[in-house]
Amino acid sequence: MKLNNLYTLGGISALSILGACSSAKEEKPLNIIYIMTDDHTQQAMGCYGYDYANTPNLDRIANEGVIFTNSYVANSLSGPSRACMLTGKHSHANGFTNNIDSYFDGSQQTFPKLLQNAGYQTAIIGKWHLHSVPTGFDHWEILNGQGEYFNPQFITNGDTTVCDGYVTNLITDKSIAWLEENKDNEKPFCLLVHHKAIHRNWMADTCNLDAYEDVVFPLPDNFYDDYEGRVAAKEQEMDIKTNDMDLIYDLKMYRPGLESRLRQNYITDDGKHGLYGTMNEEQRKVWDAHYTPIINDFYASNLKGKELAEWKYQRYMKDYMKTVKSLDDNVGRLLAYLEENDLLENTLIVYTSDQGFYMGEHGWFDKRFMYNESFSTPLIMRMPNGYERRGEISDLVQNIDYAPTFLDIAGADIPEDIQGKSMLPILKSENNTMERKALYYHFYEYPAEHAVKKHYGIYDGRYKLIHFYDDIDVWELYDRATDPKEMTNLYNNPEYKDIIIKLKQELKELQIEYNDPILEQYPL
Ligand code: SGN
Ligand code: CA
Repeated sequence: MKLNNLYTLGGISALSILGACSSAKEEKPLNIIYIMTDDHTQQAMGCYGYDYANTPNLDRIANEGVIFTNSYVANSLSGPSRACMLTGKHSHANGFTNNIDSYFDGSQQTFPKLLQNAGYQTAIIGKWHLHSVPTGFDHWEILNGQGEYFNPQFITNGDTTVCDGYVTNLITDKSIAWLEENKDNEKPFCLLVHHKAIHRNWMADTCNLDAYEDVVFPLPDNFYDDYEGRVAAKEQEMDIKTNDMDLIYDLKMYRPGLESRLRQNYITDDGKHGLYGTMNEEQRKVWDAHYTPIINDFYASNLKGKELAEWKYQRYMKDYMKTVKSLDDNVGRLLAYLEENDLLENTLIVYTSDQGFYMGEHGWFDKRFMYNESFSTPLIMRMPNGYERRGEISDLVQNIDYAPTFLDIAGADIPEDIQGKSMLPILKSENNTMERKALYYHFYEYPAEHAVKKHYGIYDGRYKLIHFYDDIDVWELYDRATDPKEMTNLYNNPEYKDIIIKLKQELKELQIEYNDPILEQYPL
C-alpha cells in the first residue's frame, strides 16, 4: 500500500472530494515536507531571476506553487534561524541567540511537538546545529555539528555512524528511506530535510566538478564598495578581496607544504588534511584531477590586486554554484519519489534556507548583516490540491511564521506565545494579506568570526532602520525604493527626520510586542 493512499483515489487527492461534502475537521491533514538548505541565497536560484543559476527542480517548485519576494529571517545565522523556525519565536524568546555559546532547550514548545500532539508523525534528517538532542521527532538522524561534505558522520539515538558518500545525496537517500519505511502509516507526516549544502567551504559532489567552469559571472556593481558612512560594514571580516576569503581553504588552491590561514579548518585532530581528510581515495582522485590544472594555472599566473580579487570572485561563484547543482538534482529526486508514490497532491513542499548569503555584493561572502542579501532568504512552496494560490507573493514574511503556518495547516491550535503569524490565509487566497506593518531583526554573535557587530532593526517594506550597538553606537537608515543595494546611509540626512521618528516608534512597539529586553538597555 502506498503512503496515505487510503486517502487518494487514482492519484487525485481525496481532500478536494471530501472538501465538497464534509467539514474541514474531517479532512485528512496535509503532509508537510520542509527542505531547508544552509546558506543558499536567492541570487543562486533561477526562479528568483538569476539566469546563470541552472536550478530546474527548484524552479519547478516555484512554478507549481508560490515564490515569496519578501521573505526574511529574524537573525541571520544557522543555529538561531533553526531555533526561530522550530519555535516561531525571536531569538531572545527561544534562548538560542548565537552559534557560539547558545544551547537549545529541547524541553520548550516547538512545532514538531505540537504536530505530534495533533496526530502527525515527524522526522528530521540532516543538519541540526542546536547542540542539544532533538526533541519532538519520531525519527531523527542528524549530522555531527556542521557535518562534512564527504563521508560525513550521522548521529541517531546516541550512535554515530560514518556514511559513505556525498552529504546531499545521503540526506536525500535517508529522507526517501524514511518515507518508504513509513508508507503504511495512517498518520500524516511532517519531514524536515535539512541540508548541509551550500555551507562554506562550498565543496561540490565529484560528479559536478565540471559544472559552471565555463561561466563568467557578472561582478556585482558594488563589489568595490568603500563602505562610506557605514562603520560596521567597514569593519567586517568577510571580504572576498582580502585574506578573509582564504585561497587554500575556501578556494581549494592547496599544494602540499602550503599553509592555510584557517589552520583550524586545515588539519584535523587525527593529523589528516582538514579539507580532504574525510574523502576516500577514489573521491580524492577525481577531485585532484579537476583542481590540479586550475591550481597550476593559478600559481603560474601570479595574480595581484584587482585581477586576483576578481579571479577569487569567479572561483567562489563556480564552487558555490557547483554545490547548488547537487542540491537541485536531489530536490528533483525527492519530487520524483513523491510523484511516483502519489504524494505530490497531498503534500505541501516548502523550500527555504537558514538565511541568505552575499555573492560578492559589497565585496562579501557570508551573512549576519540585516542588509538585504543576508536578511532575506529564499522561500518557495509547491502547492498541493486545494491550494489555488500561484505565482509571486510580496507580503512581508519571516522564518518565525513557519511554525504557526504548519500548525494552521494541520488544523492544530496556534499557542498564544508564538510570535510569528500563519501564512495559511495568503496561501489560500490572493485577497488575504499578512496584516503586518514591519519586521523585526536582531543579530547577537559578536565578537566572533567575520566581525559583524551586534545590531537590531526594523524593515517596513520600504525603509530599513538599523542600530549597531555594543562596542559602537551607530544608526543606519536606508530607503530601499531608491537605494535597493543599501549604499547610502540616510540617518544623518535632515530630510528623513520625521521618517526616523516614526520608524523608531514602530521599532519600540515591536520590541514591546516581542518583549525583547534590549529595549531596557537602549530605550527608544
Ligand atoms: C563556520 C564558518 C563561517 C560561518 C559560520 C556560521 N567558518 O564557522 O564562515 O559564518 O560557520 O555559519 S569555517 O571556516 O568553519 O567554514 S552557519 O551557517 O553555520 O551559521
Ligand atoms: Ca547557514
